[in-house]
Amino acid sequence: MPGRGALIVLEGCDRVGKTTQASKLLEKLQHRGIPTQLLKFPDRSTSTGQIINSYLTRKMDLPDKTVHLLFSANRWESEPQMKKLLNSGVTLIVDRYSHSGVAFSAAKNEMSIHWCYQPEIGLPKPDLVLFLTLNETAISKRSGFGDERYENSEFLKKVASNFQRLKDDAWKIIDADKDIETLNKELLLHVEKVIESVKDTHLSYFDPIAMNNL
Ligand code: NYM
Ligand code: MG
Repeated sequence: MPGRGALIVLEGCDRVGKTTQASKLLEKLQHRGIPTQLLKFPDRSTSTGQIINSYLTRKMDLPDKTVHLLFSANRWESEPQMKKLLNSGVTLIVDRYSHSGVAFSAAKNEMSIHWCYQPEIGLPKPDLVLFLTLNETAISKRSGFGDERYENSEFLKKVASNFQRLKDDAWKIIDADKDIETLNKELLLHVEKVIESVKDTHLSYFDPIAMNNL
């Protein structure tokens, strides 16, 4: 039995390098013969993803709670496939997941963190969350924001403080202020360790207890 694959999530604020690091991890793991797939949320290619895209690019207005639930539904669309892949031994590298869902929506002050977490209950829980951080100076040196909703420093400060409240034992806080390759090597060490350690364990799920203290 090859055992199950690991669910590995890259999280953090905008422009910290999540997408670059996720695809490099995929490349390296596949090169080592470890079955791996890359997922990204929001997945803008699905039916819910297209509405989310219209919302983010300001082509459509939607009430805050509606958008929140759409982001969650966008993950639930992938859930059957994620479970199938993980249980058949495929490791998943995921670029943003439920933590972005909760941290971004709760930054709007319309919904509590607790409320935002509810629709995530039952989704597969990550074995490892690589939370990339960058200080303000380092971020300001990277290329600028686009024109999507949420892309402003004031809002992202609130998002960053929400992320801090979601941390649990599965999180590794990583200083991303280093060159791409050095950072990727550091992430790979954590990833390989987790792939090995979860092989013979059951997948776990977000549960109501985890959020009792929020
Ligand atoms: N975002 C992402 C949410 O607000 N909720 C979610 O559940 C997820 C997964 O969407 N600013 C936000 C974070 C980003 C925006 O993501 C688009 P990306 O990674 O830029 O495509
Ligand atoms: Mg973006």
